[in-house]
Amino acid sequence: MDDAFTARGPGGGARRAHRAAPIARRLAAALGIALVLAGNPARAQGDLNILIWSDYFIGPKAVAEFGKAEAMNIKYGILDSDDTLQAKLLSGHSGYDVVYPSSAYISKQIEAGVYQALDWSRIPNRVNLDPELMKKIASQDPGNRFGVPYVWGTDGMALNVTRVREALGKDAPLDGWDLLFNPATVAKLHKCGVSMLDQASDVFPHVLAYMGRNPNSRNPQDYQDAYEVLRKVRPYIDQFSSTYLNDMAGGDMCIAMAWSGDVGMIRRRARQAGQNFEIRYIAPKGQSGLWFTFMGIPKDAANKDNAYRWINHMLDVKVAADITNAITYPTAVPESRRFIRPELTADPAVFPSAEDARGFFMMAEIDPAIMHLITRLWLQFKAGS
Ligand code: N2P
Repeated sequence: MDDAFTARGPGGGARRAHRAAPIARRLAAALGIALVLAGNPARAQGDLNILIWSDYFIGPKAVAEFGKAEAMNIKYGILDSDDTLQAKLLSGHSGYDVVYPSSAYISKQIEAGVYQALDWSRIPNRVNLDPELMKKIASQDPGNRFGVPYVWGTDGMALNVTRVREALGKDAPLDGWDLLFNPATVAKLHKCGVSMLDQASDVFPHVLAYMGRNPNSRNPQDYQDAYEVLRKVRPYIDQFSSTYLNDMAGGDMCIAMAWSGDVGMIRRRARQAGQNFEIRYIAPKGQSGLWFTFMGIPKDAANKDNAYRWINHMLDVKVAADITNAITYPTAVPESRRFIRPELTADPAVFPSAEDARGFFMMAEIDPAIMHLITRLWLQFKAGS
């Protein structure tokens, strides 16, 4: 990803929830054109439609190499919630060839029959996948039949330590969900900007963990209680956004509920924009959820051959390293580590220590009745009622 496209321009001070979207579209358009021009018509032809999370833009080299080898016309759609993806998939004609669902959602989607069973023989780079990790994700995708792991990460907070210290005092502890879920604290941070992920299925499990409850609870009362906690902080939340990177990098927000790898990108963009504040990722001990992003081929995909080529390319050792170097999330290709920038392999936000990793809880699939409930509570919460 060329961060020149995404770094904040001067003077854009207003708080806006979805500032990244048009920029991402521009970037996608730029990449799309480059790919078509660079393509070699002797190879695969036709289209490839990808629906990918904002800021999951594959590394620049990864895309360019693919473009050189293949003559596909690649188009990207930008995703900022699993619920949107799910609605598209369940419609039966998503229009996409490769999609990027999160682990907590994939098993229900598999049950609903939205994915093509994978023909692993068409993914020769499968040998590069981490066998331990494949075992772990088989709890969501039994037998690894439908999903290819892309990257993984955790839920936590991105902090502008410089601003947060100004708001809370220099000795305030910066290690727990109090920063986002304790009204006394959030009220103070409101002055410098508080951002929350715009996805109920990320927020509720972490409020439950903060309350000392089971983050994957199936008890409706737990969610009602979590809603009461959220209601108290509602007045201090300045935006709901899953594309908050530039808001943090530009200094409009001083705290964001965030996905781990995004923080590396925020730091880089802040630096490029000449900001001198310290950006830190906090995953509260024992209260931070782990997730995987998969690549799946919808059953109705029109360009399955190209989908396989794309997925296979993503699992190349050097391409996987390029992805981590660009988007600061680890992939499922362990060998790629050799080619990853040392400051990233040394960064516990990107590569948590074994001890930290043991403390993460797996974000489990959410039961449909609970999903229904939290969707309703979430709308109430956002509306401030
Ligand atoms: C990165 C999106 C991560 C998705 N911007 C987390 N489930």
